[in-house]
Amino acid sequence: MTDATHPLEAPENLEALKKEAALRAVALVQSGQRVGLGTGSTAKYAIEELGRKIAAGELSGVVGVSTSEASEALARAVGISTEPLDPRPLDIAIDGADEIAPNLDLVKGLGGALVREKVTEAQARRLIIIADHTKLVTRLGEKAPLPIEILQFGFLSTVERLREFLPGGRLRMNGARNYVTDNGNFIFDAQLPEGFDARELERRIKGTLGVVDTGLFLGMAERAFVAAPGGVQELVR
Ligand code: ABF
Repeated sequence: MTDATHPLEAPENLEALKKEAALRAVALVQSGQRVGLGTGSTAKYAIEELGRKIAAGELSGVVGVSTSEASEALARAVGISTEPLDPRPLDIAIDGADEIAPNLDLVKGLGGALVREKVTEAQARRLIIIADHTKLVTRLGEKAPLPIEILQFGFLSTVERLREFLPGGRLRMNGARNYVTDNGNFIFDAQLPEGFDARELERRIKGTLGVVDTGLFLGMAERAFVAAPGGVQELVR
């Protein structure tokens, strides 16, 4: 075989796996709950399933709180009532991830919604992660860069400060322009060094002038449903 892609990891199969994981998470949602709606191609299946259950009368009184403009638009399109985030806790939040470590620490934000996701999901009593098996890693940074949202103002200075201790990495582009988040900020995608202490690194990055937040979600996820061709694995922190 010359192609590096295994047939079971072909994109169309991954879509089926993402959906399987999403359905397992949505099965945890109960009527009357306030639900954090994640962002990305896996979270999309969860939002669609939630909408389907509401339309079918299997759930009632559910309110969604969206983590991005895209999720808000999808939620409305599938008939989920939404509210902006307020100080009340969310009963549950369901979202995807870019990397899942064995202790359920996560890298998130390749989809660009890391700050709204973190602000929203920090208020969730339960954060449920859904993914296909390609997102499992033995250490964070193995496959994905770490997205860091930074202010547009002075961004070149912020990047220079970050590069002092994170030398690899680049500003995220959208064609010829800088990628702009829903919050009007830029993203620096950093290469994580080997053997780093995630909590110490998070503290250092967040202490860097111009940084809004990082895609490290440490100690936040309660469980993850990870779908592989052999079935859905449930990981609990
Ligand atoms: C969001 O969507 C992000 O935190 C993460 O970057 C991304 C995962 O997307 P996908 O499910 O499309 O791989 O949850």
